[in-house]
Amino acid sequence: MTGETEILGESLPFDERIEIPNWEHRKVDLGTYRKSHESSVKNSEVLWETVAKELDWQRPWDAVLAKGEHPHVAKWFPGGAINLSQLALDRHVAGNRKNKVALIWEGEAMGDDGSPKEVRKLTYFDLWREVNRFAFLLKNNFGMKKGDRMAVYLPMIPEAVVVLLAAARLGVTFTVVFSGFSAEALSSRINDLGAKLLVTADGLNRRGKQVNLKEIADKALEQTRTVNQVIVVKRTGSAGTNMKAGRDFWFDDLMRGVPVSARVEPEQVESEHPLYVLYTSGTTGKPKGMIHDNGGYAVLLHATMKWVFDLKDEDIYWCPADIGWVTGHSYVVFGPLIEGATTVIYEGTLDFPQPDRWWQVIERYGVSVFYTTPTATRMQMRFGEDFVKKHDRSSLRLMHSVGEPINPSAWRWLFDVVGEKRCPVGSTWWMTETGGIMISILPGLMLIPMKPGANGLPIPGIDAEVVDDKGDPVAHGEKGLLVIRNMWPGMPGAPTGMWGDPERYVKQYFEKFLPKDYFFCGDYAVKDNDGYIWVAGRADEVLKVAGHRLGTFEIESSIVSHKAASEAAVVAIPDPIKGEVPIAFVVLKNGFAPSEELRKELRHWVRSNFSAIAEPSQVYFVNKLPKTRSGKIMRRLVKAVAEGKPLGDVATLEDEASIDEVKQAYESLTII
Ligand code: 6R9
Repeated sequence: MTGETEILGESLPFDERIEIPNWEHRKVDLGTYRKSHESSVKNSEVLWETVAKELDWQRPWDAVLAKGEHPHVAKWFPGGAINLSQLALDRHVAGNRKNKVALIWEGEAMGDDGSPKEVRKLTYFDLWREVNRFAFLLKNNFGMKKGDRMAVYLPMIPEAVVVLLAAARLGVTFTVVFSGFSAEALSSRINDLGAKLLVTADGLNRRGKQVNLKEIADKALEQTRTVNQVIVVKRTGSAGTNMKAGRDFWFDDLMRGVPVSARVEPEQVESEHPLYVLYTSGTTGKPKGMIHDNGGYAVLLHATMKWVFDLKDEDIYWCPADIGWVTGHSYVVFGPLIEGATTVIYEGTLDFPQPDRWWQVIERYGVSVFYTTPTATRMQMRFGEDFVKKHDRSSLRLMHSVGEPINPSAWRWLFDVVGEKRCPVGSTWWMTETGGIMISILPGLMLIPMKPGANGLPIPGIDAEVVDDKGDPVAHGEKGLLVIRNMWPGMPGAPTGMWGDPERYVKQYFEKFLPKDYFFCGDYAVKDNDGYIWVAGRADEVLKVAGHRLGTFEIESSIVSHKAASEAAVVAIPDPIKGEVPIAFVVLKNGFAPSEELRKELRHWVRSNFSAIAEPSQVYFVNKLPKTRSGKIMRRLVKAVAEGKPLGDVATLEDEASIDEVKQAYESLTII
């Protein structure tokens, strides 16, 4: 595997090294880092045990690591008990962070005076009290107990944090469904997990408009068998919210009935007990419910908050990710609160009402540690420097990016323009499955020179490598597949790694390299001469649209659920802002003719029946799709046509004319 070592058409500056003078205290040379990393991998259990000892456990562990009942599903710190709500709240409330601000929340709406209409600040004590009250409700009024499951379908409001921490307090396993997903996505996740209760909101604010979330939730509930209780947070107060008697309850009404003094002791939660299940897109089939435990997960979050974010008590930390994605779980809710940080949550979009909204937020609260994304950065670059420069960013001291590869020019913009060459800038590589950051520069531990667009070296204890199809390391500078060769705390947990499907878990992540026990990440990467890893994109049919993870299969399923569509092939093409965007090639059913109207209708269909972020940027009509003789759609060929690249191996292609169809359809629209 060689070639194509670029990100969004920009070649990778393997030999560029950028250092900053004000971080001398953390600077190490590469040799020192590599040596220490090598020994951390050799003794990784010692390392993780040392980190674990920095947390408060309810009961100490019997062993650091044990194999679970299923191959490749590890149990971290078995025998130990730990409660993440206690860790994120009680120990701060008992100590000197009781009156420290835990959450600064800003609503989207802006007043005429140029300040936000709604700001809420909750101290650790406030948050602890609210979490206790909500846990009290869940336990006493709704009968929720350890081992039960619940679903959360909420926008970015403080109640979302309260709900997650209350679930963690009781040992109730939760799944968060992104509030931009449709009823279908919500119901399938509820059903897969067997959730008994749903927490949602009447609506959400987006760009000054309101989306009626409860209506979508109601549609989902028609397709579910397990949920018989729904708690609804009033966010938009929109008239006419349909509340089903005996099933639906207003959050506020319920909470009014709970005294402020209500307390629920944190449940004893076994280290390997599932904290949450987060559904993420794979290459085929329904989304995979990745399980994350309590103990190992907390250890990885604690380590990475320190090493990667260098978090200090005086920091104001902001990660604008949505709680519907893993970044929201790990680095908006649990990570920062376990550390006792002050964390900012902003409800809306980055350019509402003006393109400088994010810089305002940074200025208003004096954000010092900022965790952003490449897509957001590229959008800001397009708006122009003036929007940034008119706001005070002197509080910023450290930035990282996540979600997709960062092209070198976007990295430089963050470093030069936003951080004025003062702040380390990283691109942290990880995924839903890993639970936390795996490859990154470590300003909080040992800082090596930065390279624009690189992820850096694996963090301590993580044995990541770039390998060929057989699992052997590729030569430096060559493209290969990213694997993790050892186990890590925070990895998919007991009992089955993937909820209800241990076979699929093993097949998806380990089968490719067996008998080697390598975790196959699904990404292409390059390792340079210095050992830096540059993840360049997915090697499978997973899309990252503006950093959001989607499967081609999910979008295709949505298209063919339209009455006019018979078959669809979705592929991703590069996009200068969003990284990549989906396009769809569609075969129509008999009786339907291609038209501009239908094109629009299909795009709109995906938008409303799956998610706005999944809307194909273009729909092409074809009479047939390229398939193998056994009938599998050859998306690889469709993608090659769309990108104007050589087709590669076509030996298994059944009908060459199908390629001409795709070419013609693509060119006829693209030329216009
Ligand atoms: C955290 C998150 C995972 C996929 C992953 C990779 C891409 C994430 C990246 C990155 C290059 C980075 N990815 N961070 N690629 N550089 N810093 O995004 O999880 O939604 O599961 O997506 O995102 O392709 O495999 P998730």
